[in-house]
Amino acid sequence: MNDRIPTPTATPPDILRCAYMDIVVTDLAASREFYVDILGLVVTEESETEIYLRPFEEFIHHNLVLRRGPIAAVAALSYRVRSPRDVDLAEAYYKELGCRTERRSNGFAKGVGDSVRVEDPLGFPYEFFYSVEHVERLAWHYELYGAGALVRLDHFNQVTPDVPRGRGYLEDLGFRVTEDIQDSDGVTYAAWLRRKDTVHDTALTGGDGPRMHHIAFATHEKTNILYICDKLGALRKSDLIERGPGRHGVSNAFYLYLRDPDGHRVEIYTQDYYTGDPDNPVVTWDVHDNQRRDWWGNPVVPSWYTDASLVLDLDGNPQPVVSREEPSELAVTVGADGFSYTRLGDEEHGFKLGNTL
Ligand code: XXG
Ligand code: FE2
Repeated sequence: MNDRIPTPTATPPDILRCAYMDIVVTDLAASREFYVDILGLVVTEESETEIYLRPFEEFIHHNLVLRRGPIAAVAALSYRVRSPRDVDLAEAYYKELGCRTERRSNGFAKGVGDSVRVEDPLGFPYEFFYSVEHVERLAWHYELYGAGALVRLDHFNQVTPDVPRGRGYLEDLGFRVTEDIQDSDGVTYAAWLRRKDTVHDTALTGGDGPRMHHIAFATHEKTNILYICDKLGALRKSDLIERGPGRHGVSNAFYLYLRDPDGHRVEIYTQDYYTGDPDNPVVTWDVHDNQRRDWWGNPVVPSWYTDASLVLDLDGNPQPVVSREEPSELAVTVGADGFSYTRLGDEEHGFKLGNTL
């Protein structure tokens, strides 16, 4: 693999941030219980077939659409761009890449205006829009906050077989890499990419894809995340917790991963670091570093590496999933290869990594 996606001559759109995910769920009532009753997302608008949700600090119409449908999947990963003209730029950019595009002046989701959806070169349904309905930013409405209040959409995470290929394409589109995971043979296992001044707006996780790995919402504090764990325990729903709580190595954020009733993964995330300077240093982690994904050294459960949601093409059909050919991180970390370490130099079998990673 590693064939590079050609860089278009067209100017890329100026992307502001990840803005919303449009997901298909098979039981809207069960999803409503998870996202509204348990996680406390605010309902902007709802019908028999769709629910539009936002966290407390958001002022645009929604950050998540739950859409009732026959198969659990992801219909769009949507980004807000800086101006109406950037929607034109996005359309021209993807047309030059030879991708299928669809433009709708009234948007694909309620509250959103002129938008373009594309089947991107990695097979993901990406969307770009500027025009959007403003709703009340509930940031000051502490009377509405629960102890686990979700305040912002933080990022998406996508599974793709060839991470360097995806990274090159997203860098051309204007994303900057903040962190990655590699080995000393030059295999890249994952990369984190940003537009806003946080560690990421999206990340690429190496694996069979295209699939959606997770959507992440931010809380203000670590204690908010601990409350969500306590609440799930009290509701006898601890089986919704897949991984964590813990501290990531990558991003330095505090985290928790949940699975919704359809198995879509949701991360609750807080307190990563500022990345907005043009010379923000890239952090590269060695895949054998036991603290890269959990700073406390807790193992990552296998399902976190293997499971992910299907993504849809513009006709609403699932995109075929292509296997990853390069080594999988699951095999490295769970396969007990004997080459992992907590203190570099202490590894068993005398294996020593170069200082470049
Ligand atoms: O947001 C993230 C993640 O992509 O979900 C995973 C930040 C860090 C990590 S990792 O598991 O690599 O620490
Ligand atoms: Fe994440």
